[in-house]
Formats: sequence, structure tokens, C-alpha cells
Amino acid sequence: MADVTQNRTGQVSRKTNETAVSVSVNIDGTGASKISTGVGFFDHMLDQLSRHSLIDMDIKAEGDLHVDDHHTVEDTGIAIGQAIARALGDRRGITRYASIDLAMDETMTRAAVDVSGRPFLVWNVAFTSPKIGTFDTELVREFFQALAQHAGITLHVQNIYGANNHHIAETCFKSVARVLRTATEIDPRQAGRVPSTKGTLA
Ligand SMILES: [Mn+2]
Repeated sequence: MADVTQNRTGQVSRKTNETAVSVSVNIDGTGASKISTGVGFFDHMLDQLSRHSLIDMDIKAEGDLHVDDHHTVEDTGIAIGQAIARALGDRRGITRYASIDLAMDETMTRAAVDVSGRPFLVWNVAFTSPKIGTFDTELVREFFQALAQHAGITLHVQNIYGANNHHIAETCFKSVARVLRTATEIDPRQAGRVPSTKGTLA
């Protein structure tokens, strides 16, 4: 059996001339979060990411929001990804793969993940508006690119249909949350093995 008593937690503090970001995650959490990035819509999305992945997240970001939200969103994605990678360790015993078609009102978004150690993002999501309130919709991709790169996951996200841009963004976060939950969960039938014929995912 995988040692499920082992703490799957990760902490990252990252400071540049543009941002200071601190992230703590617990993979085996309950979806409890404390999030403050200074970007209201982004906080709302990260709350969904934690709630529906059941990964506890403590996120504090202070960025150069006088420029725009870009650095803060990207660097928060980097730090969350790094914290998840640390928490996963050698990825022993995990389910590894998951996918979902996630519905929200008129919108349907599909996400698939391989918690492979190999970073890759396939992004097939088109927004019909450049902004949701004051938030730049193109930053949704930037966030997931940073997350996939630094968590070491292969992530595919496709918006199948949808009209409301808030819903399109939110289904991206919720669908990724759900596949992260499933793919990072301990599969008892793996019996603590690394789920790869290579013998390594780290
Ligand atoms: Mn919402």
C-alpha cells in the first residue's frame, strides 16, 4: 500500500521584482482555501479550483497590479504548480489519469489530465469577450500554462460550447479542479507503485 499517512503538502514562496507569492497546498485536503491575490475575479476562480479539487490552498500574492494583472496571475500559477509538484513527490500510488465533461448552465468544458511529470498544455478555449469585468480573459490560458508547466502535468482543456464568458472561465477552473482531484488521488490498487512502466514520473 502507498503510505497514505505521508503528508502530501507543499509550500512555495517566490519573489521577483514583479510579484511576491506564497502558496501552501495539501493534496489530501477538504477544499478549504484562503486566497488573496488582489484580483477579485481570479480569487473567485482559485476558490473554485481549491473547492472542487479538494486540495487545500493558502494563497497570498502581492503583484504589480498598477501595471496589469498579468504578472500576478502567471506567477500565482507558477507557485501553485510548484507547490503541487512538491506535494506529489515521486507521485507514488496516484491514479494519474482523469477526464471530465463539466456542465455549467449553457456551457460545457472538457478537461483531461495526465499527472505525468511531463509538462504540456493543449488549450482549445475561445472567449468571445476580451474582459470579464476588469479581468483579461487571455490570462486564463496564462494561468493554466504556468500551472501545467510547473506542476509537471499534461493538461488538455477544451470549451465545447458556451455563451457566457464568466461561465466559460469558471468551467475551465472547475473541470481542471475535478480532474486534478481524481488523478492525484491514491489508487489502492496501485499498491504504492509509481504508475508508469518507466518506473518514474518525477
Ligand atoms: Mn462564478
